[in-house]
Amino acid sequence: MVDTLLFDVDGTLADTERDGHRPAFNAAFRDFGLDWEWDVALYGKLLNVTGGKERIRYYVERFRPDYRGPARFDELVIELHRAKTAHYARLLAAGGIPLRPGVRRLLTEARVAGYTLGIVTTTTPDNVTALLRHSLAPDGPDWFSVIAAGDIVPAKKPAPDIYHWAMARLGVDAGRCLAFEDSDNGLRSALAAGLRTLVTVNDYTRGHDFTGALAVLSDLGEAQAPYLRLDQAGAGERGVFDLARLRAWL
Ligand code: XBP
Ligand code: MG
Repeated sequence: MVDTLLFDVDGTLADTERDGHRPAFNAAFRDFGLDWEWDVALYGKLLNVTGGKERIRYYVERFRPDYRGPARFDELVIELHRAKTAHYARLLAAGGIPLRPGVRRLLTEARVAGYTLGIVTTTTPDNVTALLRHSLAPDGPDWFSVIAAGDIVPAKKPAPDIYHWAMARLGVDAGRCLAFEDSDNGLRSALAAGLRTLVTVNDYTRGHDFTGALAVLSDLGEAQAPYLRLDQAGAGERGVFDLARLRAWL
């Protein structure tokens, strides 16, 4: 019996990558006098690497081989990332980034029905709190029994460690959980932890390989704007993903 829903954050709860994290990285680069500018297309490539600090290092190695940074480059990365996190929080507070279709509806229904909700993400904990406060509700973080985020496990997604950590915290096994992800890295992480996983795609992840997902949807859907199912088993079907559908599919 599934009674625990575990949500990825970036790309799953909201489209935070393109219009949230990306401009926040660019603002931090400008603060430090760096001429690094991550446009929408480049950022799509950089998303192959999860974790902001890891992404900055990957960018320099892969796209800036000529860059001669300070001797203590690791410290610069940490400072850049701290500035980026502050920019991101300000951006959310200034107007927020809306939750994706159906997210608020499903969270509300599951909460009322007594399901346990959890967050499982590679993003920094402050980013999660900011998004849940500004885009869900002032007490949004309290809706979740666990917030597994950031550097609490050394190996980020696609490693399963963060899901194992969250399930251990909640005292549940994989059979009681359904994971929600938007990317191949996220899906691989959840599958490797033994979880059934529903995927909702976005512009950055539409072309990823989602083999093994329970289903692949355009989004969770609303009554006025139903989801489009994209995986072969149900391609073309439209609907609203709610607890009744969850029970039917499981
Ligand atoms: C999102 C990430 C994060 C964010 C940026 O993964 O990979 O790195 O892009 O956040 P998920 P930080 O979809 O699993 O949440 O800069 O705080 O790492
Ligand atoms: Mg994601």
